[in-house]
Amino acid sequence: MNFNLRQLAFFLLICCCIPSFVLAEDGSQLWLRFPHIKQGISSNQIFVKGNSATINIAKKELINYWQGQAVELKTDTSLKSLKDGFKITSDPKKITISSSTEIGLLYGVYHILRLQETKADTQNLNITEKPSYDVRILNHWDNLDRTVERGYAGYSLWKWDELPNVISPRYEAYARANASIGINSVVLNNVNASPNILKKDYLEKVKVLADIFRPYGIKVYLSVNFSSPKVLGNLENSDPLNKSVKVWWKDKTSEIYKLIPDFGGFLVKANSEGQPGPQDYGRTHADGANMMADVLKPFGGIVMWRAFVYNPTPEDRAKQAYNEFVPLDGKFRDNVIIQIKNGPVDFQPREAFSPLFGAMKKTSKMVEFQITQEYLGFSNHLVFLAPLFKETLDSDTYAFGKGSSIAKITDGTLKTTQLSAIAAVANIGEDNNWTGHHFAQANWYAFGRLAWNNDLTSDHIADEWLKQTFTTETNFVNPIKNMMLTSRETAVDYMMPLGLHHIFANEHHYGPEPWGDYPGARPDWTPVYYHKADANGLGFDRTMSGSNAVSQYNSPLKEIYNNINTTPENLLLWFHHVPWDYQMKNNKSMWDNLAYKYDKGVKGVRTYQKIWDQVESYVDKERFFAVQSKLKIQAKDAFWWKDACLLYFQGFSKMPIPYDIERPIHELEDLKKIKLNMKHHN
Ligand code: GCW
Repeated sequence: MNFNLRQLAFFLLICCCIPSFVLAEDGSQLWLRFPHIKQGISSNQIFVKGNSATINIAKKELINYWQGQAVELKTDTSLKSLKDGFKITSDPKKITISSSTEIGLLYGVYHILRLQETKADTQNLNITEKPSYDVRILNHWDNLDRTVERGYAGYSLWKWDELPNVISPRYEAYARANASIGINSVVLNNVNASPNILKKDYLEKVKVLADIFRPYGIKVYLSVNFSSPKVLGNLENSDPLNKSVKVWWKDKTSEIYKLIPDFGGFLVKANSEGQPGPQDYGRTHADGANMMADVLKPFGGIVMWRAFVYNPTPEDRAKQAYNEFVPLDGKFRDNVIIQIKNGPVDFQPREAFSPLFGAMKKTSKMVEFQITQEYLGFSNHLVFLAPLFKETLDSDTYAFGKGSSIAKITDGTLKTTQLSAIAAVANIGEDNNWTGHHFAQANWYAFGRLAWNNDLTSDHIADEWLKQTFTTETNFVNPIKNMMLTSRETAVDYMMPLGLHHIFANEHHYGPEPWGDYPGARPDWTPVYYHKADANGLGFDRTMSGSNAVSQYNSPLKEIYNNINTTPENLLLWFHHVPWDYQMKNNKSMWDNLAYKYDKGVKGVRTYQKIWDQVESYVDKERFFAVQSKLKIQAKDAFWWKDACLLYFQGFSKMPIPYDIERPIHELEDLKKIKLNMKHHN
């Protein structure tokens, strides 16, 4: 930039006198903003052999953004045990990044850039990083018509109509963002899969994406429809034991690998919520998964087979996946991994962890989280999910005695099986800011960072993300970090405290509908099935005298959960039908506690509004107002949740809402009339 003196003086005046002078931003750069950097080091300060696409990306990032010492990138086969991890050492003149793989070098580059942008020390580095999981994968629930199931950030990124010819620049930007946090795998399409994704013309489109993603270390996977042989191949059926069905999958798989030699494999939702599967032919999940595993094996591909299965039987929904899968333990091929949602019901604001993690010791298992906020206020509510992810990963299953956390069971620390992987349903769409809510970017970020290192704390992740995405100013970072770290508990408080679950409005799952009891509907799709409110109390009795779901947990958990006095209070109504006047640890009744929790949730969001307004001077206008508006919606929704649930449950408890909390501002009858016209794509 060339300034004359007057312009320079004016510029300095603006910069010095108005600290809030920040450029408008739309969030499209995510955590990769580098706001103060015009240029990085020059190419002769980078020492590296080779010029593969991956190495060139690493160089480009350094040339554009790295302002520190010279950098040497060294492939070093003695570091094989670190997998795609890396070592970083430094002296004041030079940083050395070594890894046995080129992608490891690129990860190392993103690591030092992150240190620079978070203003961490870059002078005395002695870092060794090894990824916690081999497969760190995003599951897109993107349909071929570009709608996104449970997506709240616009249409799908994948423009199938334009591919393979027109290439959106966002494909590469997406790959780069993922690589910068260590995500190395992507399922492109919805688990409610259209068979068409396996048609030749779609595979050619998929190939183009795979080619763009490859230099960033990202492998492509596909969700497949179990009926594909019948639908696409005109076979008589899709029975996994039918020879011609196997041949069809074998041929299809070779066709895929011809186009995409490093194709990752298949993700399968079978015999679940109306999807076809092996049980349609009297076969088991193992029969189905193994058939696919066998055809993928020669190419190094894997099958991620989902355990999300339940049927409208009298059996407690929370028990069904375990009942179905535990008898199959030991029957799966070694390239099959069972993908299990964190909770046994369905991505609720809080669930007990799925007991399957503590069972099936001879089978590889992976966690499936949901980043998209289907049950957490869509892209309207600010809910930082790292604490939810950590809560699951840190849960002790006692599978091999004390210390058998879900993290250790799935990351290979307690090595019983071959594969290690972790998945989450993406929240990404076509919106400029990718995720709808600016703060929802943090959930994509958090998943990636935890998949890379499941030891990181929520605090650390929030800190990193805030500093890169907004500013390193402590007056901004500290209060906003605190808001993020408490936001998940706040959402639980105003939606479903004390272990309540699935009392959402039907189908779209936005907003409360505890009265939901739809004539003719599947009982397990109605809120009343889950909360079981009556004159005696509230909650689902899963004890030995109830559905006995507690028996699916290893000791001592089954005993702990079976006893109302030892059950953690945040899961009380998950495991027990609790009398309204049951005295809780604080000597107040369950009803009073429920009311105070809802009130606390509302107050939490009201406080977030104040906190956000106070940091206005640190944030560009565009993002400031966008977040401010979303917080208003969240506050209104929190009131709505509180009033709907308390007024409705009061009809059973017949107890007063404690007098020291805000009185309801809605009539229950009015709330019951709310029918949102939200799109739900299945
Ligand atoms: O949470 C439920 C959603 C469905 C989803 C299903 C699943 C993809 O409401 O939209 O379908 O889970 O995970 O398969």
